[in-house]
Amino acid sequence: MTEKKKLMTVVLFHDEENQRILLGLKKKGFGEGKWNGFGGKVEAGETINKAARRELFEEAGILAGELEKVGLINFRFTEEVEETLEIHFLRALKVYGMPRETEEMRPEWFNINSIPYDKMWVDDKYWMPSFLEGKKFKGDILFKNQDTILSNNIRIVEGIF
Ligand code: 6U4
Repeated sequence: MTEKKKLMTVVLFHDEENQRILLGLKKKGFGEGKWNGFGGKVEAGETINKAARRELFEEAGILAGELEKVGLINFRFTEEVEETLEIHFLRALKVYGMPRETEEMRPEWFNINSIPYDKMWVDDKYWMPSFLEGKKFKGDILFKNQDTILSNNIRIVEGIF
């Protein structure tokens, strides 16, 4: 059986000056009710960066400056979803505009000491502290369901690819 892969993006903006990060509450669909970076599926013919910029604008109404690749995680689910999600995490070095609520997401700033890990995807606590220290991460995660991880090998890396 050939494994199906779906490319996805997550854009993270860590405002270091104010020690805060911009997250969005997913209002519907996959991951509904969770706080998350902004992103979604990479569409046919799109680059990762282009998809990331498009989703950030669609979901939070802001434009990204330079994007840096900071993480790459393959998500697999034993139930629910059959294909692997290859999620590319990108750090926005700068954003332009004021975040605004959209149909999909409600953006909010969180102090980096009060990140709502209990209302986020369970893997986020494994890599977000490193991300906030400016590090890069990579790995594979197997989920039993959206709330339970069966195994993961997320690790800090120097480069992503
Ligand atoms: P539609 O509804 O077809 O427009 P689209 O906006 O393309 O969908 P969506 O909203 O389903 O995609 O994307 C889900 C988002 O959730 C992606 O940005 C990836 C992100 N995501 C999925 N699993 C995650 C996880 N375990 N940890 C994480 N982000 C995850 O931090």
